[in-house]
Amino acid sequence: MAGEGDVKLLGAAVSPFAVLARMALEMKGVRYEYVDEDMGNKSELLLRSNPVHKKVPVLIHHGRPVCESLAIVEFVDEVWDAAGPSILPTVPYQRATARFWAAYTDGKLFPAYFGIQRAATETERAEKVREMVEVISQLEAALANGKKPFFAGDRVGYLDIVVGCHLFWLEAFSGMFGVALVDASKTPLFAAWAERFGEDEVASKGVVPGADKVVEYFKKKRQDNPAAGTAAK
Ligand SMILES: N[C@@H](CCC(=O)N[C@@H](CS)C(=O)NCC(=O)O)C(=O)O
Repeated sequence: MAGEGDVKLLGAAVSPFAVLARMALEMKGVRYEYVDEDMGNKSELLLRSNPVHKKVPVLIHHGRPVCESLAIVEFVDEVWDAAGPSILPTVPYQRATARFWAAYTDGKLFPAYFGIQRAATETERAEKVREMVEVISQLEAALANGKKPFFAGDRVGYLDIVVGCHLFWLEAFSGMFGVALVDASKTPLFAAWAERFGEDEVASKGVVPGADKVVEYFKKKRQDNPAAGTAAK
C-alpha cells in the first residue's frame, strides 16, 4: 500500500466531493487519516486550510492544503503516480476530453440535483428535474461515443469517479422526490454504467455512504430548522 508521509482528508459524511477525493486516494491505495467535519461548526483546521471557500474536501499533504475535489484528484494521481494505474487518461487528447466532461459535470450535475430539493414550487422542481435529465442525456451521449463499459474505457477512471461520486445522492433524491433520475428507459447506457460503477471496488471500499444517509441528513436539517425544510416526500 502506498502512502508514506502525512496525509489527511477533511470531509463530511454526505459530501459527494469528499467521496470523490476519497475514491482517488483509494484507487492509489494511499493511507490517509479521514477527518469528518461538522459543517455547522467547522474546525479551525478547515477554516485555516480553505480560507477562500471554507468547504470540504481539503487534502492536507505534509501540512500543505490542496482544495477543490477535482484538483485533489489530479494531485493524488501525480504525487502517487507509481502507486497504481493513472486515474486521468495519459493520452493528452483523452485527458483534455475527460477534463471537459469533468468540468461539465461539476458545473451542471450538482446544481441541478441540489436545486431539486431547494425548489420552492412544483414548477421550479420540474425545471430542475428537466436540467438533470439534460445533463444525464449528455453523459449518455458521451458513453455512446466511447462505446466502452466505463467513461474511461474498460476500467474505472477519472470521469467515472467524477460522476460516480454523485450516484448515492441521485438514488436518495429519486426516493425523496419520487422521480427516477437514473432511468433505464430513458438513458439505458447511463443506467447500465451506474450499475457497473456501483459494483466496482472503488464504489464498495467503504467510502460511499448509503442513500439513507442523505435522507437522514435532510431529516436532521429539517428538525434543526423546520422553516427551511425541503419538500421531500
Ligand atoms: N467545488 C467544490 C465543492 C465543495 C463543496 O461544495 N463542499 C460542500 C460540502 S458538499 C461544503 O463544504 N459546504 C460547506 C459550506 O458551504 O459551508 C469541490 O469540488 O471541492
